[in-house]
Amino acid sequence: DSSDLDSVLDFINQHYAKPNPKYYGIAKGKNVIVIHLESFQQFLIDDKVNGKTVTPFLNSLYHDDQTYAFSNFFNQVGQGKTSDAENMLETGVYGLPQGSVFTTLGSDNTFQAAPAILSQQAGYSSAVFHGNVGSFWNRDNVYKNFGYQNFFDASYFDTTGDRSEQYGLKDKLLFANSVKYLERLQQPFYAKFITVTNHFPFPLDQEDGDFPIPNTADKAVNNYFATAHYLDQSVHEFFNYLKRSGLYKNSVIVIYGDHYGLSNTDNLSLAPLLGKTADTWNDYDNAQLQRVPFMIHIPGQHNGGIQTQYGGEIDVLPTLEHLLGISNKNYVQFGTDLFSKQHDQVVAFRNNNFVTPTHTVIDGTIYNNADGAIITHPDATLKATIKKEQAKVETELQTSDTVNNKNLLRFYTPTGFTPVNPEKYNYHNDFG
Ligand code: GP9
Ligand code: MN
Repeated sequence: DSSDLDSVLDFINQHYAKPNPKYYGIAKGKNVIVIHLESFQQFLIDDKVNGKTVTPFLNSLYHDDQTYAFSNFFNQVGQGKTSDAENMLETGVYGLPQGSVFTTLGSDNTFQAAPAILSQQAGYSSAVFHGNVGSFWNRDNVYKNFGYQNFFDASYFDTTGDRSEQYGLKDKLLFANSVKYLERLQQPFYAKFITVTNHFPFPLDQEDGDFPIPNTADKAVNNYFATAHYLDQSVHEFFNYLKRSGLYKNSVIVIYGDHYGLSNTDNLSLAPLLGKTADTWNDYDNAQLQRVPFMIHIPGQHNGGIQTQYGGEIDVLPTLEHLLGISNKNYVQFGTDLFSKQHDQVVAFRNNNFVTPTHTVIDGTIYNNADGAIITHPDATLKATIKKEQAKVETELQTSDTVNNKNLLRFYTPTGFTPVNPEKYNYHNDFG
């Protein structure tokens, strides 16, 4: 009811972070290409196995001065995994404490999402490319509520035989077979590519690569490096195409890992590969592995570099909107622009745990990020700080849950935004 909406708008207004004039609009009018790296974790960047570099191309992007590369960026997904990441990145609202917001509420809820915002504010066309069936995670319904004009799902590709693996068309084939559609999108476009090959338990056909994998006791850990290497090659091939086609220079390319690939159990076999041992491995170590890449590559602009501010998936939409010169002042988005001087570096995990530049707090236990040690007797100041941060995390997540569970955006239309009419979209007409 309206008092719920008032408390949501109060939180959003108090938490708003103003744009940083140095970055506002620097990518205005450029195509936005979003590359969703399935299950790709930050520790793979610059990693070597048996002396062999796992992801040479993504490493080169990470260190390129045209890239803003975030070294302390965390996934914040719950059980909705990929779909939670999509919801956060494209609406600025969290997923649910249980289940997937796409599946449980996505067909009928009102969303104010990136495809609609970019279309209405800056004339962007939009498309998603994903080699799985469109009904997975209820995407074919959700995307209409997001205002996506096109959704190129498995039905647009030949996914037969060894062209697919587990969740759909192999990544190299997704990129290669999407370009004929991408080239026909009216520019500027907002185009998202959701990869699948690097997905637990990371099977890979012989013909798709021969990366020398480690031989831990955990097959998923071993195979993770082979599928990550394959994904790296896929992105490399796509960049080559973007450069050859001329799209590269007119685009900003956003790359992110959606969530962890290896679970806390797998991490015990991974530990030795990270220079640690299973017997000292703990919750602090598991939390540090929740980092995923987040890179904003702006061809032709050489002011990039590693960004160390702490942030997460909830912060992507406000950051992107400001880079495109779009104000999100009146939108219900829970994150803050990573470049803003008011950016909030308290990163909430879906289970109420959180991480800040100085501490990691897991079920109330405070770890010092400097050395991973538990702070058993925090002084009064630290105790008060952690208490305040924990309260912010819980309020933020509960407020987001209220927006989702009560479908509050039905009752609130930001000035300048026109509610999306999902009936306008049909993803199976022959692409006009
Ligand atoms: C399914 C693919 C994988 O289409 O996006 O989803 P996940 O299992 O990572 O949520
Ligand atoms: Mn995923």
